[in-house]
Amino acid sequence: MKFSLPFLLLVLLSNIAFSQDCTLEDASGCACEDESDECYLLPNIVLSNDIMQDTALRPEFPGVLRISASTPNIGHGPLRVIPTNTFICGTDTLYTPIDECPDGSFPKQLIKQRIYIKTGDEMTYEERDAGFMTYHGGLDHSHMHVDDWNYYTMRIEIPNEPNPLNWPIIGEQTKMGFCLADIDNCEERPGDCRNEDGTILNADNIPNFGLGGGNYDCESDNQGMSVGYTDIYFYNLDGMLITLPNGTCNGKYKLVMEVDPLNQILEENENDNIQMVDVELTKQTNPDEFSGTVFIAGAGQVIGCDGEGVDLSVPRIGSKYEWSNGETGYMINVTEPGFYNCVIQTPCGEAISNTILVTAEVCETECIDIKLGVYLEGAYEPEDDEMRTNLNTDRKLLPGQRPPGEGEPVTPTGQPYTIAPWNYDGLEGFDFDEDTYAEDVVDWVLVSFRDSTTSDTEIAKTAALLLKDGEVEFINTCALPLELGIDSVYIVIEHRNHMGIMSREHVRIEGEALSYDFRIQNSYQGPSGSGSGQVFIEYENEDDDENGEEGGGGEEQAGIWAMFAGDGDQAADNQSYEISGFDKIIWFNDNGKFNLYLPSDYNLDGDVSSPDKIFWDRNNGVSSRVPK
Ligand SMILES: [Ca+2]
Ligand SMILES: [Ca+2]
Ligand SMILES: [Ca+2]
Ligand SMILES: [Ca+2]
Ligand SMILES: [Zn+2]
Repeated sequence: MKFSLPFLLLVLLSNIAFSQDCTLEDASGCACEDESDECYLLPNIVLSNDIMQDTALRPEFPGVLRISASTPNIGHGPLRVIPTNTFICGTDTLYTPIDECPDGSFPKQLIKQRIYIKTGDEMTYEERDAGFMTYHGGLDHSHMHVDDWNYYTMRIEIPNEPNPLNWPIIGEQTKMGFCLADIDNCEERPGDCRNEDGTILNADNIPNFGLGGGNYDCESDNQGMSVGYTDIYFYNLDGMLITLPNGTCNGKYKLVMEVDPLNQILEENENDNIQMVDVELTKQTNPDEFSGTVFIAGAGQVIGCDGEGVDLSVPRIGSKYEWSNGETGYMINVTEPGFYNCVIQTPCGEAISNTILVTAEVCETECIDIKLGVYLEGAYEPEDDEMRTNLNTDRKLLPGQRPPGEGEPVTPTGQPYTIAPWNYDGLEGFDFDEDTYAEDVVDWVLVSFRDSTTSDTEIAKTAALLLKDGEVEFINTCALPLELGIDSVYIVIEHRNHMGIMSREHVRIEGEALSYDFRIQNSYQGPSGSGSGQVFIEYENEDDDENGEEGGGGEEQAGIWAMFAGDGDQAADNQSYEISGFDKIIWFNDNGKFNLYLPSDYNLDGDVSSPDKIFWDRNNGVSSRVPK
């Protein structure tokens, strides 16, 4: 068909007459999302799933997956960010332009989002705070980045969890800033821009296409994204990657990207900002080469006195992390000294970490000065008025010591109350060896302090050394810090094969000192006084010898008090401590074993033999009222 010239002219003229402009100066031709005549022309930022799908744009290497991201604006208005004169250095805010913070770092510069408003033909705008931009150096960038523009993670999909942001993360999460620019547009890159249904968007079906001008660039005062334009950062740019730790298992993961993760930009649709694709890793660890061993990062650190603790981490390669202290993150903060390890569930199977020791500085706290005296029956020798030290001095059987003779095993190191029923995991003595113990050390005792008589009121507990004269030597010299503000306590002393004891009364702390002597008085016998506290052992001094041990009628007995020997099985003691048939069984089973650190060695001479049974025979039926 042929048109006549006048007809064509008419068509052209009418087009010109009816086409209205949609620019930042003239809103007459701009469409509102709700098709009204007055509206905020908001941007809507999305992520291109097509680019994420493209394996050529996300090459994998051992230890790293490089990634590309395109963030089109498919809303009705441009995204425009305007720098302000508000700068942040650390916690300080400055209101004059600076290039550098006093400490040499780059300042954060507050930015505003400019939102255009159509009121009929008229275009105006409002501005609102929209986060920060920061200078990024390097050959790839050297410009201001809008902070936290994108968030990239590799994740293990959890089928029952609809929100991918709750899935476990593999490797290092990446928060990437962009300079916001009109790098390309939806017309030139079909597929980069799609709506939620997957429909390809271009100049024909994006209302207000080009609004903003299509000329935003990386200059800090000209950043933005016009309608229908996209900003693209390709995989070769610095920062466009996810680091995959050693031990990451080959296999299927989800690459999850989120644009505007902190929701600093106001958009038409805030719910279309996440995209994800399947990624099959092939250049990491093969399942059949997986060692199952990982190493804790952060070993060798010492907990300081600032209360901040130290951070430990294992490679982020799993869906589940179980630390020995019950924590469940791949990175944990540790404020207690002790041994730590972690078990990881990975797609290749279970991985177990090495075990590391975290120690703590001795911090200057003001502490209560504690002086305690106590004897152990069986070890106490009346003729010398002191306890034997055989376990330590000639047998070398205390924890950490090696008995003389070839091939004798070292007694496991550390205070002996880590096992049931005490389950006390203190580190006292963990670094002791045969030379650490002074000559007058008898054995370890477990000392605790209670606010009331019952164990649920326990304030503090510590393992300590018992010396032959009955004095207790504390390894932890700050068992009771002054800052606890305690004015009196019940004192409990336990021994691994002697019946535990408690002070008869609430002992007052006076002049920042706590002092109690179990040697010169009987211990707690319960509210009705019916329990066995300690055994009374008479002195055997030479003057009395000829008169016999009973002493003269009516004379005051002279002697010392000691913890009852023979309670080698305390796991069987429920309410309180008692010496019963269970304590005979363990002696019976061990009888004839020599040179060992055993609970059945009731007289602490290093052998399990008939002299030990004498104490059991004598004390069988003795029971305490100290609540366990
Ligand atoms: Ca959006
Ligand atoms: Ca947003
Ligand atoms: Ca017992
Ligand atoms: Ca013995
Ligand atoms: Zn950049």
